[in-house]
Amino acid sequence: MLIKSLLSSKKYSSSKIPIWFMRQAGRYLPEYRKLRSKYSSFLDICFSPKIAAEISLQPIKRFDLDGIILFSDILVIPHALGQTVNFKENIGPILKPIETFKDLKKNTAEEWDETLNPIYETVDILKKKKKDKTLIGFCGSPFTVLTYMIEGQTSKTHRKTKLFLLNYPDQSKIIIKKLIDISIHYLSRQIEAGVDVVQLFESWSGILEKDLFEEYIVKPNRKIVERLKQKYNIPIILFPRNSGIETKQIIKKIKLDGLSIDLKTPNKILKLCKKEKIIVQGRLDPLRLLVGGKQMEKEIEKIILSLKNNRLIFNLSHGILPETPINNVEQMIKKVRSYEVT
Ligand code: 1CP
Repeated sequence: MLIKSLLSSKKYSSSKIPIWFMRQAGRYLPEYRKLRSKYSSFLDICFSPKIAAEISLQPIKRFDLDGIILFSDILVIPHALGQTVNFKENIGPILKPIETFKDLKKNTAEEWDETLNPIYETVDILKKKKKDKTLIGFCGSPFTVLTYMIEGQTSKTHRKTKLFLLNYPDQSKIIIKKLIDISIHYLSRQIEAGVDVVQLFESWSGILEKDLFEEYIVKPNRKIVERLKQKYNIPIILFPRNSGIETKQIIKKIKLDGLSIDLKTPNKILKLCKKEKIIVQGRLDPLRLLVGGKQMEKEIEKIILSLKNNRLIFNLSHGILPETPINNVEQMIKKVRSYEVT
């Protein structure tokens, strides 16, 4: 289990750099598109354990990656809280936006699990099939999930979310508290069902300035990590996308095992990770992977040479793009595996 072992012991257990990539199961794979076309609803797939497990394993069968990420989505959480969530092809998620915390009708773990039980079953299937691979569970971080709950879709400006935080701070804190509670519960159940590592996706942390960042990014993620670490011996990775130098607050205040980095994570942060023995994960631009060829190989070399002493899990800086050619993915993996580390 190269990924789990690196995160736990902070040392490479093999001369190969562990590799997996965000959204590794998805539309760029013909075998995914084939299975996907049989179902109209994306959420139905997330809640069908056998199919979700099969999709989780597709990229492993094809590329022999070191990590299996549970096939699901961060938006199963608003769904479990009682908000209507749909996925429209070529558009993305569509939710009925909430206006107050009272719009969320499901408040107990029993009610949440009526929706989430099939996902624990997917983990159970994967646990039996994973062999020496690291099984990665995940959850969206509270603020990132909140943006979709308030905007009702993916937003470029996040205007509604920011106005909500500023106009209704008490309401915002109540909803964030609920998201912290359900995230702790959901991840605990994933861990009990057999995931080896968990990743928290804070994809929209980059839109908040210092004070709001402290309140809505640092505090909620710290709460979740603290609680999980009290209960389980589990490595935790956080992906605070585009947080720049604010990532320093995260490193200082949250006991992480891994930090998923993006294109612009400052060198200062990378140095701090080294000092604190936090494994870094990243950082190839998905657009470089889309284009492939020499420019991609050169960038992979640069990433590996600059980060191997940091201890690196090779990954992308964000999810793989659906139009990515399979050949480029193969080329990326071959290049990464041509390096030896100690
Ligand atoms: O119909 C389809 O095929 C839907 C495409 C799709 C897929 C394959 C969506 C819709 N979600 C997923 C799977 C998914 N999503 C995984 C599982 C497996 C894997 O990584 O291989 C994971 C971990 C996610 C996480 C996720 N979903 C995030 C966090 C990471 C990130 O990309 O920033 C976010 C923000 C979402 C929301 C989401 N789900 C789907 C879409 C189109 C979106 C919107 C993305 C956006 O707002 O940019």
